[in-house]
Amino acid sequence: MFGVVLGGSNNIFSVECEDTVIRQCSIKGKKLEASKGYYNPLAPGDKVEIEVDEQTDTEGQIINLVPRKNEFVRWNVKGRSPQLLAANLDNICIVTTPNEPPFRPRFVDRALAQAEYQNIEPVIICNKCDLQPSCDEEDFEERLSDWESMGYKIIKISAKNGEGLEELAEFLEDKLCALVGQSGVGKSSIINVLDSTCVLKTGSLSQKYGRGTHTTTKGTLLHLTLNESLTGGRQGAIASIIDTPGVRRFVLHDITSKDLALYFREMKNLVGQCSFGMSCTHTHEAGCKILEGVYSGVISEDRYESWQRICSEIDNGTWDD
Ligand SMILES: Nc1nc2c(ncn2[C@@H]2O[C@H](COP(=O)(O)OP(=O)(O)O)[C@@H](O)[C@H]2O)c(=O)[nH]1
Ligand SMILES: [Mg+2]
Repeated sequence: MFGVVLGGSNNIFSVECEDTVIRQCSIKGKKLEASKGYYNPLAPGDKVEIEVDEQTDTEGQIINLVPRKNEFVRWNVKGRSPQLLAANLDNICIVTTPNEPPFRPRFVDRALAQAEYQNIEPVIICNKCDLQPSCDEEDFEERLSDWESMGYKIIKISAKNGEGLEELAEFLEDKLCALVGQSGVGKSSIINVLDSTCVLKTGSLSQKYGRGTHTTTKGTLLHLTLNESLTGGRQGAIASIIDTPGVRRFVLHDITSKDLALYFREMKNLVGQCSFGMSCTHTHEAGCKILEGVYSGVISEDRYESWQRICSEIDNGTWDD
């Protein structure tokens, strides 16, 4: 019997089987071959083959992992290993906010690079559009329009006042997408307002740090029935969403500083075109196409600075929020 992993801990996973029964499953025998070296062996969205426990019918054992179409991973600093956040996605939804928590464009740039590396089309969901940006309004809008001009879709919403939710519902319909963002940006709130039968726990911002508390500790795949008010009255529209664990930092996995420009969409095609070819460090060389792009305004200074900062984070192994 085949099924999809909805969530679970390292030992027991909820698997939604072909016969629609959700079974609690452990992994049979030794570790799954494809999961060696990972912090967690399976992620929401994984397709697995299970042996149903004949006595209970509500339990089973996972015997195989169906090869993943794609996987979204981050480096787990504490666990010192890559952590699978989700598998088999149509899109990654990077959730950010103008404020509460403060606008963190570098978080978005890192998640964009990881999504590019893993070949999963990212979209940027800017939640809490009812709030004033934590930075200069102009700088905030400029950052968003930079991403947009690179071809990233941006959906501005407010889970609080309902702005933009129809557009979001339309985008998510009939897909499997993962929500990735710092704790407190409103991932669980977004799910609750898309499907009002969902009542996920949402966190209040910690006063002291202006950060969200880690309400969601494990990723979960949810099948949403989109509210009719968001689909022009159509009933039964569905969207599958993975609410990923609250992360404070998004640390890249498996990308070297030398390769990072390949995963910055506006720099990718310039890599290798510099006078010094592949040995160009894009920091000072004459005839560097990336620097020329920055000077001529084709590449935004913010993104170039982000690229520099992330390069040094990779090299030094220290990461900002
Ligand atoms: N002002 C405002 N607050 C929001 C919005 N969406 C969520 N929040 C609040 O932000 C806090 C964190 O939300 P939560 O969904 O738990 O964030 P998560 O950690 O990303 O899942 C909660 O207090 C929500 O009520 C919004 O669009 N506007
Ligand atoms: Mg949450």
